Amino acid sequence: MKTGRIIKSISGDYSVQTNDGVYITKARGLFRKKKTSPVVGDVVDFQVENETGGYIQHIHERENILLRPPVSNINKVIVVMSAVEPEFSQQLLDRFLVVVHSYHITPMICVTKKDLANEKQINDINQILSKYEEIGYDTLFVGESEDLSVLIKPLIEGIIVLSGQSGVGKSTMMNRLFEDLNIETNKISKALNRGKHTTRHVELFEMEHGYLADTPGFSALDFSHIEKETLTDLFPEFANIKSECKFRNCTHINEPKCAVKTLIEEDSFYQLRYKHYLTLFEEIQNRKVRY
Ligand SMILES: Nc1nc2c(ncn2[C@@H]2O[C@H](COP(=O)(O)OP(=O)(O)OP(=O)(O)O)[C@@H](O)[C@H]2O)c(=O)[nH]1
Ligand SMILES: [Mg+2]
Ligand SMILES: [Zn+2]
Repeated sequence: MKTGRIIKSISGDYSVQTNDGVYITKARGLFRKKKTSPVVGDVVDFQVENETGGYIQHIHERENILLRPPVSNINKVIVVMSAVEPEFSQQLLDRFLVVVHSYHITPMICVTKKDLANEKQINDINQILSKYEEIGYDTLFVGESEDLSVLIKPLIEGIIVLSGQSGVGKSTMMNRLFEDLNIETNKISKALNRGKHTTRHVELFEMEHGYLADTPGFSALDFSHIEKETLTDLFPEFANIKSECKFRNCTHINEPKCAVKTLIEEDSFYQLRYKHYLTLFEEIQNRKVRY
């Protein structure tokens, strides 16, 4: 028996990295019966069948699991958004942050394509990012001329996942960080017109003492596991002052003496965050999630 980490999964073949190299393994029917299957990020025990292959016998307990795409044992998700092409959307960013928080994973924000943005767009995004920093998020704003490895390498600890809309530049970041990687990237116009994602599978790449993972762009953000009562906890600045609301289970909507409503009174950034909170609250209430 050997133990290793699944770094890639393609049509039933799980690449498992061990101390003495990568084995291509398969999962037997045993997992189908248990209604679970191995995912990238899992630490697994497998029976060696030959020099390069084997059968997975056991999945070690997961610290967390992100669905769509499935990756487990994540330390941090870098939510990648582009400044332009596709245009920066604070609403989409807030949705991503909420989803990542809901899996008890720490998100950070990386905005790309700075080189394509004009001065006003750069100023606006810098201003927005400084507000997210105020809440406690780490942020990056990069373009073609920034040295990515200087910025990203210090962040690597455990499994770090790049996540975000199709076309924002996740695979481009990977290619710049890893020499000779050459992951397929796409012209944004083509990617969007065909409504197709360039990256189709998740893969972990070793970096420093951990891994960086490229993922396919999300086509849908799943909220089905989030309850409206706990949504407020997924907005850290609201969660922090919740205890100051008059009502213990305040949803910050119709209740009097609400600390969140006081917070947003004079600040347009928090008003926008609150607006996105309300939109999500309603969506959860109606459970018709679509994006
Ligand atoms: N000018 C400029 N172009 C960029 C930058 N980052 C990415 N691009 C371009 O944006 C397009 C899409 O990039 P990808 O790396 O394929 O995007 P992705 O996020 O991996 O997309 P999916 O795999 O579909 O999820 C490519 O044509 C890249 O060359 C950047 O910082 N500046
Ligand atoms: Mg990609
Ligand atoms: Zn309140």
